[in-house]
Amino acid sequence: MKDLKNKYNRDGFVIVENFLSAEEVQQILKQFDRLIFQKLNQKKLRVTPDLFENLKIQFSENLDDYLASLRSFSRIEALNRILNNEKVYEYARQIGIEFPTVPTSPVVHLISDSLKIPGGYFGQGVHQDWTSMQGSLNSLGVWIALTDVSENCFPVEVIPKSHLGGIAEGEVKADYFEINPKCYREEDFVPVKMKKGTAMFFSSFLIHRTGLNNMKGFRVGVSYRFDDGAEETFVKRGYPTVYKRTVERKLLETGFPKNEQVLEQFMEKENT
Ligand SMILES: O=C(O)CCC(=O)C(=O)O
Ligand SMILES: [Fe+2]
Repeated sequence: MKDLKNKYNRDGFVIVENFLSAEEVQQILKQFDRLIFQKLNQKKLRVTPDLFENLKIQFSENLDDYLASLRSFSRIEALNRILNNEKVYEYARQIGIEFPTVPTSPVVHLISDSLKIPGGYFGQGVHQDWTSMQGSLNSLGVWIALTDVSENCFPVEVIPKSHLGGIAEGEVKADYFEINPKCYREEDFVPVKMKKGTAMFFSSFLIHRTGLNNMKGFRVGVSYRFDDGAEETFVKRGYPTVYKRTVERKLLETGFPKNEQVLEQFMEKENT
């Protein structure tokens, strides 16, 4: 296991195959699919046994529903269960995080050339995660493949050893901090091929992006982030994070819920 840490220190990332079992991955995809097909059923639209097909149906029939489903993906139980699983902390510890803390919830990364929203989010440009964390100096992310990710299917592309250069210069864009092209060479990017269930642990200083050049297919992954509650500068700086929680206090829909709808939740449903 010392190997794992040495490799991580040297390259800024390590790959762990079979981090999730086929059943665990299946469970997650099933829960994603449920969020989609329940809505398709409600709207009396066609439903198939395949998540990708169902996503395409919802995408073409009702973009608002599609976006709402996608936003809810990261809240499913099967994804959050990974955060209650000793395995992820074991690896984080082996890589050097003494006292793991979790600054944010999971993020789902789903991308396909047939699910491209005009003018919408489509992969991440060149960045480091540090600027969207700013917690402990040894903070890291783990990106887990939920489908096979080949080099032609939107792999995460990394620049090995780039973490050793610290913060790269860049500029704040709408949804990320884009690194200035003079800080890296295009030919240094390496696509990370992953079988489903494989995990990549990577330093928040590793330069990476979504591979977007000539890509085809459908891939989905999930990422988690960890700080180290014991890292000296983090303790000194008062455990900071750039994440903020905001809550809408107004009712989203006037007149909802009606009293009888609330009451119904507490009534025994009659068998039909
Ligand atoms: O999924 C991707 O392509 C980008 C992921 C990423 O930047 C991250 O997890 O930090
Ligand atoms: Fe990232």
